Amino acid sequence: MLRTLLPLGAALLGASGVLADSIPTCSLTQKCPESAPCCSQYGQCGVGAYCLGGCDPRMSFSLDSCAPAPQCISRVMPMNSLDRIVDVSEYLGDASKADWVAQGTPLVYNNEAVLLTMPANSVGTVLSSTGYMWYGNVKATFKTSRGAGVVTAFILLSDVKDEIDYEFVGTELEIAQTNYYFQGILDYHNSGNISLSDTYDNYHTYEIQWTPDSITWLVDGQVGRTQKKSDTWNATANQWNFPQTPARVELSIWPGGASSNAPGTVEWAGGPIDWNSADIKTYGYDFATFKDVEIQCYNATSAPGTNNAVSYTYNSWLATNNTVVNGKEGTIMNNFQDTGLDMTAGAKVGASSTASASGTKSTNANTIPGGTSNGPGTAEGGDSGSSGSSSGSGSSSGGSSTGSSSGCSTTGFSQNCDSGSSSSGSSSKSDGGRVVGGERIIGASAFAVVIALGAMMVL
Ligand SMILES: *[C@@H]1O[C@H](CO)[C@@H](O)[C@H](O)[C@H]1NC(C)=O
Ligand SMILES: *[C@@H]1O[C@H](CO)[C@@H](O)[C@H](O)[C@H]1NC(C)=O
Ligand SMILES: *[C@@H]1O[C@H](CO)[C@@H](O)[C@H](O)[C@H]1NC(C)=O
Ligand SMILES: CC(=O)N[C@H]1CO[C@H](CO)[C@@H](O)[C@@H]1O
Repeated sequence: MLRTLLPLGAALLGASGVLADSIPTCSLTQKCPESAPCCSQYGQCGVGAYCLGGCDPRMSFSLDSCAPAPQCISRVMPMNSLDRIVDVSEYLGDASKADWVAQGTPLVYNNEAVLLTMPANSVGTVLSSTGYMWYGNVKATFKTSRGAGVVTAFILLSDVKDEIDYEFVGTELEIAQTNYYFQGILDYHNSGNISLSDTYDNYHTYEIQWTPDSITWLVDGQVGRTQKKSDTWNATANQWNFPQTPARVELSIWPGGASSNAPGTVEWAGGPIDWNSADIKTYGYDFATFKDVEIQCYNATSAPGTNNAVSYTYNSWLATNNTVVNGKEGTIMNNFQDTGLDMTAGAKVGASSTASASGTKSTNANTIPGGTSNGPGTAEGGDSGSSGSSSGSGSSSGGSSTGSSSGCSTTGFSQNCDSGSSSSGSSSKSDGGRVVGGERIIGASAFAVVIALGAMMVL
């Protein structure tokens, strides 16, 4: 029953008439074709940004189809402007030029924080770090969103779906839910809660300390939970079910309670989302308030966990830590037609001249995952009028949003997505970690939830 999740979204997206149902999907058992070799985080094949952050080498045409991932960069990132945030439709892999890639609508608040916003009927906003972490410490100071069906998340997510989470359900404002996943394999016993004072009213500092041997979750400097690698041995698979591959930091707000989600997801998220919530009425959107984020890279002198070259790639489908290569391959593509197979085909596109990127379009392959099927920049001029129309009002003093061209567009982006189960073969995914009508309902793998904005707009 849960397998209907993705096909449902796809059907409704098709009904919106924008997303061609010819976009090839990908999974472990169905790799992308050579013409669109990169399997995005959302389980669809394309070129360009499909080959950047989130591109899963195991599901792509070949191991080297995805662009090499920028290695860890230790950074203090005060979230008081949008200067270091670039929209997904404008990012070609140069991590030195931006700290975050955005899908959705981030706004500046009072020059002191960045709001991740979720206007009515949108799929929210996600910021993904441009640099990857191969172990290390990351901490973020923020206030969560609130209300039924509204989820705030601060996670580490690798391209092969290793995941370490903080998640906050808008009806449970005194609980930080923690979780971890190995290669997206759902396990119902990995979650844990940390109690704290109201997360909507109060800033807290949430930290993940990740080493090859353990994960420690700290809130306001106090250890809330520790998970040792030594307790994660999987005798069936003969490996450690422990996150071990380079991951991006992702900050997000998303509608877990959207009607297009499976019932178990909605229940976990505190019930159906209220698109007429107090914050939407007052400000025009639900929001989470991010103040500071800091990445401290792991200081290994030999693998695993190094960052003394340029990038990370994989040399095996196993995608375990001993198959990660911290090498010298470049991470920057020339334009949105490039892939990991040829990073410098065609003319160079300046980071700001994305309009011309669509002009250079030479294939029918998709270029911006989850954003638009027509290439960069097109959603903005498209029929996106009904989405995000209420953004930008309210208390935000925000300057120009960088995000309007992608996340909240007509085609919808599945911010969190099961990239495996939509097609034949993989049956391990279900409902983001929840079991409907039977077992326990615990946790949500951030990539195991499909959010189809197209669906929401139809319903
Ligand atoms: C964490 O809190 C949520 C919300 O109250 C609850 O549903 C879940 O069972 C808790 N998880 C654990 C592991 O205690
Ligand atoms: C152990 O590995 C097997 C094979 O990959 C997998 O099917 C199973 O879910 C894993 N067990 C746990 C508890 O994760
Ligand atoms: C790595 O070393 C730097 C410089 O000594 C330090 O600031 C940082 O905290 C270290 N990172 C970790 C994860 O310990
Ligand atoms: C966390 C983890 O799985 N660590 C492994 C990294 O790879 C080495 C082999 O190179 C293993 O011994 C570790 O267990």
